[in-house]
Amino acid sequence: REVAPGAVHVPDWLEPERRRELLHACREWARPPAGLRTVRTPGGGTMTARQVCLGWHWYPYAYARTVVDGDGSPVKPFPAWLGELGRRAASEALGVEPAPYDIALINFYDGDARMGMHRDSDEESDAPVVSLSLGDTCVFRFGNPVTRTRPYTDVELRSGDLFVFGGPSRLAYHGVPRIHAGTAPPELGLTGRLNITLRVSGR
Ligand code: MD5
Ligand code: FE
Repeated sequence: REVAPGAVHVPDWLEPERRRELLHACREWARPPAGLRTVRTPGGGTMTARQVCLGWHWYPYAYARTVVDGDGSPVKPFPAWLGELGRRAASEALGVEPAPYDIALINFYDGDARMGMHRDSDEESDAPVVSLSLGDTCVFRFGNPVTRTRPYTDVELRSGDLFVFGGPSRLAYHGVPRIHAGTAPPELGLTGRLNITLRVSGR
């Protein structure tokens, strides 16, 4: 389960009831204003996963309190219950008690969506990132802190899995090269993949 120092994968971590609650909440958060949007990068690229943010709004490559690259609305609040879930995840996976989580980035992937290799370095805190997956299985590529290329480890993330990235893994390159379309558990009622990351802004 420890893929690298500080990087811990806990398959099937979320209770079934929590999966349904989280999916329902994500669908509410996806609605406008400040709902799901397509992210455009400064280089003219378009991200294929669509995103909604809570607490702080991420846009490439900074944080704001309003949807500066969308409808201009204030970002939706980060709920206390989600912070509690993050605290429990960090504690169970790594045995640490980070500062309170105050950012959620929620990415919706359809079967063709991908995420290129990148590092998450726009936060001012080195607190671990908590990642929760729902729906379709994906290939998650966990790299190294130095280069976008090998060495890396491919891990399948399934519905209900937890992954926590702390310590030396916090700034590792990573990406999602592939979604296995149609692999979501039918009882969840989700087509595609959802990933929720919880972060500490440090602000
Ligand atoms: C995903 N999302 O599956 C991933 C899970 C993102 C993103 O990459 O930026 O929204 S989060 C994976 C992550 C976060 C912080 C550090 C590391 C991985 N890591 O060191 O590999 O949609
Ligand atoms: Fe990332």
